[in-house]
Amino acid sequence: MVNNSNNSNNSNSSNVIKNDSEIQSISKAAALGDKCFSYILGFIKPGMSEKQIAAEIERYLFENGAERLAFDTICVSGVRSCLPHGEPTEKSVECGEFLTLDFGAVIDGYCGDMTRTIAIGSATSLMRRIYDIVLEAQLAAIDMIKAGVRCYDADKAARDIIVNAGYGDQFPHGLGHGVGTQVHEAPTLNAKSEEVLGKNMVITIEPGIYIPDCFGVRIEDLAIVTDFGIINKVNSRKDLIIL
Ligand SMILES: [Mn+2]
Repeated sequence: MVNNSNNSNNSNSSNVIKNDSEIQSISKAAALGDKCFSYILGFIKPGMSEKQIAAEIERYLFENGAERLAFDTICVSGVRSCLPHGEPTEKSVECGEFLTLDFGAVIDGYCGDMTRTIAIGSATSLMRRIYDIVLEAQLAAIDMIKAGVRCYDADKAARDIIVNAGYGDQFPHGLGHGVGTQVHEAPTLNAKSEEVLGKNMVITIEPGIYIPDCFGVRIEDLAIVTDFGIINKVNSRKDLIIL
């Protein structure tokens, strides 16, 4: 998740259609994200602060080949997980809370970007329900995205599930964005975007539900668009993890 205010029109953005070498670099960045997520699951303990966990994510990324961060790591827990762009604070992560991690490394000049939301210790039935809706929405978009699909239709595939579940107002951002040398490039996947997805575009797929004063859930993968579907470069598990 990154602010929409940044650089879709940035002259440093890469071409919307990525070549093989660009795709290879993005794939490496995504693979490092998977490794980092797996590592951090073994690191997180209740009582650690959001800042402590974010710092460990960043340390791991740098130690394992990141040239820089694609963006400032988002690490938000409990009620703060309802902030799509929340910065990590000294708040400690406690049992019964959601923790959302959104991070990415830059490798060979290209960005990774992934998000997972996990539960600490336990999850209420509402937490499980919201998680399942977001996951179902994300999988619905993944299932239908391929070259030739309009961005607003991709967004709609996920959004319809969230709207029909009664949480449309709690999905305040678009489905995703292009990724390249910048973490936020064309195309834009949202309810208004008439852009058409093309082969070898690299996009995020990241629906979320944020319930004010309660919690939020977002699940984000990074994928290559093909003529037949997508190649998902993020392979971290998406069933609800309860640490
Ligand atoms: Mn993103």
